[in-house]
Amino acid sequence: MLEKINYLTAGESHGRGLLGIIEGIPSNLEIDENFIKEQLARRQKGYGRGSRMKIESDFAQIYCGVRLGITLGAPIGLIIENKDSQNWEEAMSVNKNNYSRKITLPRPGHADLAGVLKYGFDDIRNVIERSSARETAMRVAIGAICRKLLNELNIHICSRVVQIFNVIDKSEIDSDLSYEKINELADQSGVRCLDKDKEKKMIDAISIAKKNGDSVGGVFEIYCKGLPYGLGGYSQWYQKLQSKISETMLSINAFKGIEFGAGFIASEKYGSQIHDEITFENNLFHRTSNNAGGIEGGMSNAQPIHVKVSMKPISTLIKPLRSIDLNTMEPKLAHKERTDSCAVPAASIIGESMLAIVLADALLEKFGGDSIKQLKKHIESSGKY
Ligand code: EPS
Repeated sequence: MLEKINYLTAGESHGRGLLGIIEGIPSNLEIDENFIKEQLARRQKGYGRGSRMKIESDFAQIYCGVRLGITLGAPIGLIIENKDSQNWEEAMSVNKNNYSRKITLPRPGHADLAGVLKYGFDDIRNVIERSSARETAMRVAIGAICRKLLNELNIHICSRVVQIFNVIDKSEIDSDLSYEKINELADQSGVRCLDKDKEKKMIDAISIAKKNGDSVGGVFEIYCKGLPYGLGGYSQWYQKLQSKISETMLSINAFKGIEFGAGFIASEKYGSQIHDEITFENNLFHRTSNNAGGIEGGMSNAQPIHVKVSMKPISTLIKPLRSIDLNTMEPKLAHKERTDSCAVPAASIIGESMLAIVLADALLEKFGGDSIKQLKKHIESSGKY
């Protein structure tokens, strides 16, 4: 549950575009459309993306809430136009017309079946459009504003892909690398993998899936450093930082699992092997490891936040699975249309954006401030440990 930031998105995958509103961002935060554009471009990349990404070059127009390069403390409105909408004018028309093609073959794994039954539709297109991962473009735009707020406070986020299908990159990240450099290296890779050997194997795994009309998922990890102690809380269920992160992260349809720090591996270890020992040097607390992933007792502990998220393979398959025709109730193959064979690299950018939203909210909740200057002052006056 977010406390200070509220955001909403609207828009269909092939409609005119996506709308977003974010409220709760303090005044005087410097932001421009180019900063958001860079993040949107990162989401569009990656080996295994479908041809839609060749049509779009996502750009979020800041419609309101920003003047002369600074936020006004008012709600910020964003618009991303769908370039592809010109190819869908008849099918996506707001006004009634003679368009009659209906989709009646639900795709296993997608929102199709539950969606048509929930809303009483006889055309799955009505479900596909809003449940599509196209919506994540607006999430990244909204996340970019939160990322800018974090960067202003010297808090940085990076990510990389560590698994695609059964290819796992177990390499450690070089501790000398800045987060900026990690993102730069990951962004240069077709699969956002830092290990060249594993990168090639991941690309091969995607190529095989593509050739077979299939899809593959994977795992990415995200880090955030520069956070103070005590974001979140231990007193009530809704205060816990890990719950807030999980809720927001798992609100992306294809994200199915989440781990913090050592995650599931911790369950195979002794407590003495997993808990991060505390030392005190130069008037600051230190830890000898970060198996907790930066969160203890529901609160940030000033160590980097480390989250791993798994993404399932995309549900639209060029070689479809069995389904039922909703017109006749006869067995048939599921609906197929243009799709991605793998979107894990893009997912890691979406994950970064979701984390940015939660952490910006947690900072505003703990420290408050109507302007970015006030927020900074409140953080500075809370002291360093
Ligand atoms: C996406 C846009 C969509 C898909 C993809 C993500 O565009 P289209 O349906 O026109 O090809 O490429 O979404 C899915 C595969 C899905 O199953 O939701 C995007 O902008 O990321």
